[in-house]
Amino acid sequence: MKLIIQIPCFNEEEHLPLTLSELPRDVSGFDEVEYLVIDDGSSDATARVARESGAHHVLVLRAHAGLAAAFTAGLEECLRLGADVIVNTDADNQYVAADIPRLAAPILEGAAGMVIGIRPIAAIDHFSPVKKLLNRLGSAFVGGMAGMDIPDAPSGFRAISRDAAMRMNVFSDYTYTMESIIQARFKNIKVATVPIRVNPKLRESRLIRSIPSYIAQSVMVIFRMLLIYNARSVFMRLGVLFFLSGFLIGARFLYFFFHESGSGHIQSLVLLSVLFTLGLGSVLISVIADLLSVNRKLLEDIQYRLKKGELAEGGGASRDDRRG
Ligand SMILES: Nc1nc2c(ncn2[C@@H]2O[C@H](COP(=O)(O)OP(=O)(O)O)[C@@H](O)[C@H]2O)c(=O)[nH]1
Ligand SMILES: [Mg+2]
Repeated sequence: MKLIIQIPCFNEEEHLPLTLSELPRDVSGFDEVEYLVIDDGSSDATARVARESGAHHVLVLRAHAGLAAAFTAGLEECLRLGADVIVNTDADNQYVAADIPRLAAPILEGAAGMVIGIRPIAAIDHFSPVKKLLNRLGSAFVGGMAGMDIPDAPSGFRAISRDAAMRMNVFSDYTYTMESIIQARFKNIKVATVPIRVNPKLRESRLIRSIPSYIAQSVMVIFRMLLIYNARSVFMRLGVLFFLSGFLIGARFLYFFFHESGSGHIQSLVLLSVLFTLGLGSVLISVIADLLSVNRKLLEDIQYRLKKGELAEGGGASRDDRRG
């Protein structure tokens, strides 16, 4: 069994040596443990420092692609390198590397395809109250969509099985953390959570530059998740809402029509027809969304089989580790 620990990096030359030095060399249950650093178009010496500090593999993305894309490129590289389990961690040594065996255990036992490391959020002093609140809201949303309790959905400390990694398709460019959990649920990948520890803060977060932009981005992520994974039911509900309002307006019109003069309230009829048209439109969109989701399942199944086939042929064993 082979474990690869991957670290997506953007300009991390300063903290990478410490982070790499704390990674475990042996993890029980694995014959091999290797490290992969993904250098996301850094302008500093991240790639060189990574090699000098003991990273077995360095994947250099020539152009800056963002964390989600770097994470996905890392998963693919780990698969090519023959990983049975992949652990993702941060370059700023936020997560206690000694907890990696705990993170990998549920996968080794066959109890999960993805394991999320849960930080003791309430007890972390350097997280502001707003960051804590947003963490809780985001986790509640993701937990609701995934149908299970996930206390720290934005955690980047996680383990993924080989099979689950082959099935992952992350679309949002801002955060893969929340999206991958929702996706796991839709693909019947079992998700487990384990408590993990954090180290003292080394530097400010690069991902959360300001609270307003973090809120705006999180709202966008949530909207996209609803649209990508739940469009059918979102539009069906919207359609039912439009129809119901139309019926109420219609009932009101009929009441006045029979109990009063028998004329007037034409505006109600106009509103009713608008509401019915919108209702019909929404229901139609929900039907199309349903058809598209069936289509997507088929495509994803083909993609999974293709990946599996390519990897089984030993694809890319002698691949250059640079790509653009
Ligand atoms: N590939 C890539 N990694 C990034 C980017 N921004 C942050 N990271 C990495 O994501 C991890 C977490 O970033 P950090 O700034 O510590 O955010 P925090 O999780 O809010 O503390 C670190 O390993 C960073 O190097 C980016 O634009 N691209
Ligand atoms: Mg950090």
